[in-house]
Amino acid sequence: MLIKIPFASACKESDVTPESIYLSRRAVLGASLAGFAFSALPSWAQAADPSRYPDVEAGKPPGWFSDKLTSTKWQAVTVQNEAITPFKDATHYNNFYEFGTDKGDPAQNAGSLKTEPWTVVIDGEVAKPGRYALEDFMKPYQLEERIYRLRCVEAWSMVIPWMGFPIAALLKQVEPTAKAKYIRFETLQDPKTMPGQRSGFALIDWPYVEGLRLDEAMNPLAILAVGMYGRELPNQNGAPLRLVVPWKYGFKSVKSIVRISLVSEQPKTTWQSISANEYGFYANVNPTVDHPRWTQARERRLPSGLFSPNIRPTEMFNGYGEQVASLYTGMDLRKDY
Ligand SMILES: Nc1nc2c(c(=O)[nH]1)N[C@H]1C(S)=C(S)[C@@H](COP(=O)(O)O)O[C@H]1N2
Ligand SMILES: [Mo]
Repeated sequence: MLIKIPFASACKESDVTPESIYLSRRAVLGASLAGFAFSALPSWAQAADPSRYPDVEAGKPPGWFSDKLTSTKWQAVTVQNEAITPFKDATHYNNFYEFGTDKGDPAQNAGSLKTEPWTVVIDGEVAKPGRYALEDFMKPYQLEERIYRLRCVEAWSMVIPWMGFPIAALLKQVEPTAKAKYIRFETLQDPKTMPGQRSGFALIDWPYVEGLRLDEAMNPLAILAVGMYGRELPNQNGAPLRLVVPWKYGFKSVKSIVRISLVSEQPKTTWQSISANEYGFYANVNPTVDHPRWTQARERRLPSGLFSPNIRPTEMFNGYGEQVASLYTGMDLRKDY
């Protein structure tokens, strides 16, 4: 069934999916939201409008990705009345230190990243470990489009339409053992194609590592992404497989993943290792806990310029408290930042 969705370039998220469209979609499809925690999301759109993101540079999608587009569930909206960040900003203002530390470096340098073939290893505390070619790894999963805020710890933010699948679906496949308490993600280490790994920027002990508590990973908002703006991930955004956890600072959302391990101990993560008093393991977006060197009460929503800085207040859990706050009941988020 084809459902018309207005252009995202119309800017206002409210224009992209006005209430009337949610309502008519619901009426037409009668779709239910079984298992979903999105309060503002009555249903999925069932078909893509190819012109939905008209400013998007065409990619070179691998066959398995194109095959999945027909069954993709489009447009789970978790963000109301906020513009989707233009593709140009989302792909030219990046943090991906493997390709340099300036915001423009990843777009400039990540062309050298070879995403085909790509191998993903699943190991540790699982009943079904394995080593997969990416196209085989992806076989069990239906893609879903998720429009999420992304809040970097540096106090800038974007709204990005990702395409991926819940980590919970992966965990169902690999069957964590009773000893599994955390999930650890590792980025590719390949100094030949990643100039940042051979440069003098020695603060990072490569590979880049991130992790989640198992119950955090099970939350339906936590996804592994393979696409954005209706196409495969550009290299600079972490192709071909990355984590997206929208209620946490951006550095948790590790890019270009080659290894996923279920572990019993809290993993040692990259930014925590660099500066534990500035970057915690939890890294939940929290306007009341400042970074030692700057406030986290506000953020700069891209695009942002000298004359229109586009400053907005930062929301607790990046606005996803309703879905995730219960994960932290009884914890002191000042201590476990
Ligand atoms: N491997 C790896 N993953 C990474 C980073 C990185 O330097 N290396 N930077 C992180 C940071 S700080 C942010 S804010 C997001 C940025 O994602 P984006 O460039 O797709 O917006 O990626 C995160 N994932
Ligand atoms: Mo970040």
